[in-house]
Amino acid sequence: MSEAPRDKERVTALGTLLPRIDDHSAVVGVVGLGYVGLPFAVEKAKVGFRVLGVEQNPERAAKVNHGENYIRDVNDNELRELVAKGMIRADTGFDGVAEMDVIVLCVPTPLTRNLPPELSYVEGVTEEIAKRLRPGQLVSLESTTYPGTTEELMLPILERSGLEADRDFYLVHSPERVDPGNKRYTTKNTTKVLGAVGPNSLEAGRAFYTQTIEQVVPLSSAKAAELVKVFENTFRAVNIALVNELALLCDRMDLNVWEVLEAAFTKPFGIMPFWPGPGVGGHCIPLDPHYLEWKAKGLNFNTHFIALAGEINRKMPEFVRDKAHRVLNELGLAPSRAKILALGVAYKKDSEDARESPAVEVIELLQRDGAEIVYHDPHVSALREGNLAMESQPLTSELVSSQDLVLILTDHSEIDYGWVASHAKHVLDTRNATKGVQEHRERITLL
Ligand code: SAJ
Repeated sequence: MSEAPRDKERVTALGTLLPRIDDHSAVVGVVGLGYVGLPFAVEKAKVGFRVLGVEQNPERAAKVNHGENYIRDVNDNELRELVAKGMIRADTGFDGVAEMDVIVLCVPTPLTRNLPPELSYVEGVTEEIAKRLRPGQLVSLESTTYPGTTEELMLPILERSGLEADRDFYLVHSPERVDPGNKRYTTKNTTKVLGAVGPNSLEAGRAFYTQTIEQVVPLSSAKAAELVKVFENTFRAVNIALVNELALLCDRMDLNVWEVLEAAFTKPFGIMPFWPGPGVGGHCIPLDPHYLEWKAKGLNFNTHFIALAGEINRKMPEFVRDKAHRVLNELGLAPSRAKILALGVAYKKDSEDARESPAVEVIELLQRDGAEIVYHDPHVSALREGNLAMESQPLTSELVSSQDLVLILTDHSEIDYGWVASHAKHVLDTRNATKGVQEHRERITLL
C-alpha cells in the first residue's frame, strides 16, 4: 500500500491538474474504444489533448494505431491524421495509466434481462486503474449503469490505493449521449450531464468536459447523473411501448395506427413523435431501463412502467409473425411453406448494427413455422445473431418477385420502396417505410 501523499501534494493536486486541462497539455486516457470511446478520443485529440486509448480487443487497438477507422460516426481522415501526429495511440493494457491526467471509462455494462447488471468490465478496469492511481488524476465513468455504481463500486476500489477521493484524485460520472448515426447531434454539441463525488471532482470534471462540449450541466452527485441517463432511455422505452400498444389496439379496431399517430403529432405542443415497429433493438433501449428496475427492486420499489414497457416491446416480434401469417392466409398461402424476403435486419434505420435487433426474432419465429426466409440489408452483409447464419441477398426484381411476401423490418433510407412494391406480390411493412408509395397500395399491408 503506497504512503498517502503529504498534505502539500494533496493541496496542489487540483492545482496541478486544472492548468494542464486548460492548456490541453493533460494526457487523456480513454478506456474502451467503441462507439462511445473512439468518437470521444477524436474529439479530445482534435483540440490538442494527447489521447492514450486502452482497448482490450487487439484487432481494434491495432486498427487505431494504423489510423484505420471502424466506427461510422468517426471521420476516417480525422482519425488517420490524429494518429499520424501522435495525438492518439491505443494499448491493450494499462501501463500508460500513470501518465494519464484524465481517465475516461467507456466500457460496456451489459445487462441480461432479469439478472443483476454485469459490471465486471467497470470493476476490472477500476482495479487496474487503482493499482496505478496517483495524486491529481481525474477518473470519469461514461458508461450507462445503475445509480450508485460510481460512488458504491468505483470509489472504494480506487481508495484502496491509499489516495482519498476528492482530495487526492477526482471521480465523476458523465453519461454518454451518443445517438449512433445522428448527424445533427454529435459528441461536441450534445449537452452533457456531470455528477461528482465531491466539489473538487466537480470542478475538475467541469474544467475537462467544457474544453470540447458546448454545454455541461453539473448535478449534486454522481448518482443523480447516473439516474438522469437511465431515465432518458426509460423515457424512450416507455413511449415506444405506448405507440406499440396503440398499434396492437388499432389492429383490433381495423384502424391505421400510422394515420392516427401522424395526426396526433400535428399537435404543436405537449407531445413528441414515437413510432411503432417490430420491437426494440440495440444495446441501450431494450436494456438500460432494467438497471433502474433492478436498483428499485433492491429498495423494495416496483417500477411498473419499466416492466410493462419491456413486456409490450418484447411482444412485438410475435405480433409481426402473427400478422405475416394472417396476410399469407388471406393470399391463400400456407405460412409453413411461404417464401419470405426480410427487407432490413439492422436494429434501426440506416444502422449497420444487428445486435438485439427485433428482426432476428421475427425471422427465427417464421423459420420455426416452416417459412423459407432470405434477407436483404444494404448495411448488414452477414447476419450472425441468435441462431441465424445468413448472408444478405442482392435486391433484384427476380428476388422480390419470386417471394410470396416482402417483410419490411428496418426502414433503411436508400431502398426504393416504390420499386419494391412494383415487383412484390405482397408487402408487410412494419415501419411505414412505404408511406411515400402511391401505386400498388393494394399490395401493401401496414403493421
Ligand atoms: N424505436 C422504435 N420507435 C421509435 C424509436 C425507436 O421502435 O419511435 C426502436 C428503434 O428502431 C430501435 C430501438 O427502438 O430498434 C432503439 O432506438 P433508439 O434510436 O432510441 O436507440 P439507440 O440505441 O440507437 O440510441 C439511443 C439514443 N437515441 C436517441 O436518443 C434518439 C439515446 O437514447 C442514447 O444516447 C443511446 O441510445 C444510448 O447509447 O444510450
